[in-house]
Amino acid sequence: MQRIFSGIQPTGVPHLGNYLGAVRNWVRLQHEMESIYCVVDLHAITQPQDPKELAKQTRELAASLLACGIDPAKSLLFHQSAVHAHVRLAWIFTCVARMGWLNRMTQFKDKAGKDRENVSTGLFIYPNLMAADILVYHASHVPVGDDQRQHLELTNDIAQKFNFDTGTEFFKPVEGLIQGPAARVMSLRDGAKKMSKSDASAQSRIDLTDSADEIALKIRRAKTDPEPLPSETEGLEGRPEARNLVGIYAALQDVDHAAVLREHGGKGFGDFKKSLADLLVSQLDPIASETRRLLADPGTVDSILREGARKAAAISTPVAEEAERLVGFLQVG
Ligand code: AQP
Repeated sequence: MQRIFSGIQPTGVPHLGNYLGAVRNWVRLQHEMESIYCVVDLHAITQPQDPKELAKQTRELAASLLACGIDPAKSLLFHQSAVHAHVRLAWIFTCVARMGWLNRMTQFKDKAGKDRENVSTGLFIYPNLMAADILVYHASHVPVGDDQRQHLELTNDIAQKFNFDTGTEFFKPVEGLIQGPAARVMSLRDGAKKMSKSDASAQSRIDLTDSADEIALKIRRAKTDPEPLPSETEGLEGRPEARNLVGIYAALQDVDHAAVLREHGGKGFGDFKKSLADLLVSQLDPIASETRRLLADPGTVDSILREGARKAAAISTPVAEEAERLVGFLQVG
């Protein structure tokens, strides 16, 4: 069976990295495989969130996903806290995963930074919950950005150890789908940092709600170097900001870096940035206006989430129950 699961945190407005690295692939894949997409609010509270904002951001993110093309007639869309099976399996996985495995997770190191003693324990065990999100649906494929590669490997380690501990083959290996020239979109201000919702600088990212003027301004101000664009991909070596803008352009046009450089090689960044901004506006503006339209009717968005959660619970609850039985919890009917 082929089934997709993927999630996104309601930690702010989704950005171009989320879109090109993940959500755009979700939209395509929903036509090929059974697809389950989740707004992962349980993950969001691993870092401080304003309670008044979290619910609002959850609904807004769901609207944004629908505006990007997630079709509730083809995919399940729901928010994670509404389906308790995730947490039931996550607790078991927290007792399966080893400290040494989690200590190696680079995302924890990045997010905890120097404040390691003060971050929540939830941030540390985040990958256990992510493994549960995926495996509680027996998903076979997980379309994500490149930053999630290590968490997917951990998911398979947890699945394998659970099977070993219980003497079963209950969980099958999952395969990441990490695709395209924009699997890791970088900050517009620093080509060494990934574009992120929580970056303090709004200039570092293109939000999916940005107006045409904001997009054009952010691209105009994006950090570059003084050289013109190279004609071949080798010329992007050591030029992370140039590589990033070319990768974004390539992803938007569904071509590779080489094709973009064949067309734009030799041009200065002024011209290239103008073409890039036009391309971005033509693809993102319809998403922003559809998001606004959907949010004018929050009841419809909520009912899509409610129905998605009902169907997601019907798939995941029996899997969590079976995992509980396999680890030896008393079943009293
Ligand atoms: N810069 C990126 N390039 C490509 N893909 C990306 N993704 C995130 N950033 C990029 C992919 O988007 C999906 C949802 O990510 P998430 O919101 O669950 O968490 P994240 O990876 O932590 O994203 P952010 O924007 O950096 O959020 P904050 O700042 O809150 O931590 C995932 O598939 C991810 O790979």
